Amino acid sequence: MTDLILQNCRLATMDPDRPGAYGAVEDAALVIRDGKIAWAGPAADMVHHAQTPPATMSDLGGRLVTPALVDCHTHSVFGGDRTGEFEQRLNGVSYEEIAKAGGGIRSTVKATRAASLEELTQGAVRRLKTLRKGGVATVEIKSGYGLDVETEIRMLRAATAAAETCGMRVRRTHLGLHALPPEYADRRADYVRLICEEALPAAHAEGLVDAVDAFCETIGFTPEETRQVFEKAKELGLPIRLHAEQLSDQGGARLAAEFGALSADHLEFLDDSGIAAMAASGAVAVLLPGAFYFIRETKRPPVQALRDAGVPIAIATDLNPGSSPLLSPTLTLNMACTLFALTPEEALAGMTREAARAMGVGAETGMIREGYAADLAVWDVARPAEIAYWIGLPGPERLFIAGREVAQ
Ligand code: DI6
Ligand code: FE
Repeated sequence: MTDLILQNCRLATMDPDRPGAYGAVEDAALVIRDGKIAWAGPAADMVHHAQTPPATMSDLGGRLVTPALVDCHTHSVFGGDRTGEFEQRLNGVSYEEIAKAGGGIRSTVKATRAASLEELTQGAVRRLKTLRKGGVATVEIKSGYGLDVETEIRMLRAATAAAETCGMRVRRTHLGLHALPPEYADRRADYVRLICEEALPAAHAEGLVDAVDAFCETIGFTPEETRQVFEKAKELGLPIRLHAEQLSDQGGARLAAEFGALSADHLEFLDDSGIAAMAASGAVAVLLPGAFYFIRETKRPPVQALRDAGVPIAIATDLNPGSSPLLSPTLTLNMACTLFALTPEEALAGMTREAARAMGVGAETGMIREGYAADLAVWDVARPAEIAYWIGLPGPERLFIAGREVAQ
């Protein structure tokens, strides 16, 4: 393949090894070879060896280039929607009350079980295309609305097929312990056993699982139940993520840290011991401002304490039909700043470099650096902070995934 040279641009590399805010480079150029970044830096220093056929040149007219965005926490595969519950909540019923009355996640489970592989895939393709339009090249997708062996597998197949259709990088996460399905109402231990002994190993045997997650919460699963699925993940050699401390403090983040988890996610109710455990283990804190906003949570995640402890912070859409029907990555960046007081630079790092780290792909994508994937977004903005500043910025003008431009 011929090299592609992007010229006359500015870079926000997000590479912490480069000095200054955003790892910025003015008057820059970039060489893309075989889907990867072969070189990036000041145009005056460009090293490029002549090739046959000669490299293709593209003049970006001074535009800003960032790493393509990484959405490290989504539930993009599901059947139906939850507009009815949205109305209920606006009439004063809480998210937890709806869940306890058998709605919430379980109503999506019903619709997901009734949906075919094609239907699930098509729905996910629509949503992934929207994320992609917003600048996302890499997405994490969880199961967790099947809650039986077959439907969890069908969801992960749909995730694989949808990402492939959209030409996006994907990591698939098994979330069997998301909610207790109605047929196991009085048999919690049997359900946990079903996930650990059948559902997760079966999905893993098909090569559909890149990580394991659980919902450690009063309306989800206890730390003891969560520990069981973590033990199984460890046995299978799979990395761990965790929905922790979203609605209450269950000590989930400590448990995740104990297992060397890639991340603990949500974290509104995280306490000091959880922060210390995450700092010691290197787990990423994935903050989800869309869920905070949509269920009108009032307790904010302890951002300053996470910073002080040196815990890396990522942000994500948490795209799902119940608590965060958020299709806009740029709005997510704005919410992270407005609701959680991240700086625009922290927010952008949170949806590039740190998100990639939370997904276990931090050595491949999420930065503009030699050897990294040429996953790049080209923005018509004067300053990088604008990407988080505008409320309703549709996305970048151009997007490259593995060096290929995606027709938006
Ligand atoms: N926490 C969430 O915010 C999503 N899952 C979870 O464990 C919500 C899922 C839903 O309400 O459908
Ligand atoms: Fe989630």
